[in-house]
Amino acid sequence: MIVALAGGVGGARLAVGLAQVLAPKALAIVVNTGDDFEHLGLTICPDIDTVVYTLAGVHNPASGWGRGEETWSFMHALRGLGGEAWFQLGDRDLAMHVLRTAALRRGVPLSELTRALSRRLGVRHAVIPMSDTPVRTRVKTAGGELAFQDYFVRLRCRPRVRGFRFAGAARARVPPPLYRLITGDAVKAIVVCPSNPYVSVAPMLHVPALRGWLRARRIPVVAVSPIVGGAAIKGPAAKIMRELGAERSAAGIARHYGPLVDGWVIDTVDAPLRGRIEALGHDVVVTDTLMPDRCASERLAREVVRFVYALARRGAR
Ligand code: FO1
Repeated sequence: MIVALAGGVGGARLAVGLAQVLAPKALAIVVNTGDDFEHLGLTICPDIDTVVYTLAGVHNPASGWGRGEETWSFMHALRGLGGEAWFQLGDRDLAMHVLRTAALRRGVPLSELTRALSRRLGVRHAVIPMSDTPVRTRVKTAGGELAFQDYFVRLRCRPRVRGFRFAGAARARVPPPLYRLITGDAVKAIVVCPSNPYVSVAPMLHVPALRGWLRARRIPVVAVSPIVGGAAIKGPAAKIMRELGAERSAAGIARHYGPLVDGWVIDTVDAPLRGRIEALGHDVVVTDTLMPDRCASERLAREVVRFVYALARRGAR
């Protein structure tokens, strides 16, 4: 069994490829919840929904978030009433937020309702939130601290980033299905999907049970670089790295994760960096890591799985 750690859009793309290659009993997808927030009285979990919608094939392929074939009557009426309209909630997407909020208010754990709602959309692979208790990414900027969605959507990533903190991470409790995977021996490898290391993967690595699992692991961890040719494919990763003074390259990402990762999958444009990444003690596979469609996602997923099992056979740790 493989556990994939997935954040936003980039993570979802590889997750859908892995789900095409691996059967439901062979893959579990752990999702970042640091982007979650309360908005208009609704609890919104963007990364969970991006992964679930993409696996279900009902996502919006243009934006990567929200649903496809969406209508916007709710947003139109909301604007007309003077409501906060900076965060776009499509009419079909809204159903997910309303049902989740109602279930959470009844005390249903986030992991349980994620399983039920993803099943309703036909998703057969396990999509597990990193925590059943709230974790919120806070963005430290020159002008003060911002909630993640305020930074990412309302302010369009303009503020200069000085750092992040993950409120609630220290007391985060991994959901029972994830705890069973961490304490059992079914999991043979972990794949870190090409998500933003600072805002999509970092929250997961701040959850004590997850961090402890990766640190003490006897199984290989393979990561796909989210930085290709020095620029982030989606989202603010390259801008954040510039502002934090991190090297904006696949080698910089490998240094950022350090010993938490055994093997790196980097894009062909970054082949010249292979030696530097191997010098850090990592195994490296160089391939086309762009995933413009499901076929590309599946092809990359096959290469990642092959790499993972090669490291597992060799006993990477
Ligand atoms: N991102 C935007 O840039 N603008 C939006 O209006 C927006 C709405 C939205 C609604 C539901 C949802 O699940 C995601 C949404 N996102 C939007 C994306 C979201 O901010 C990001 O996907 C994650 O937080 C980072 O990956």
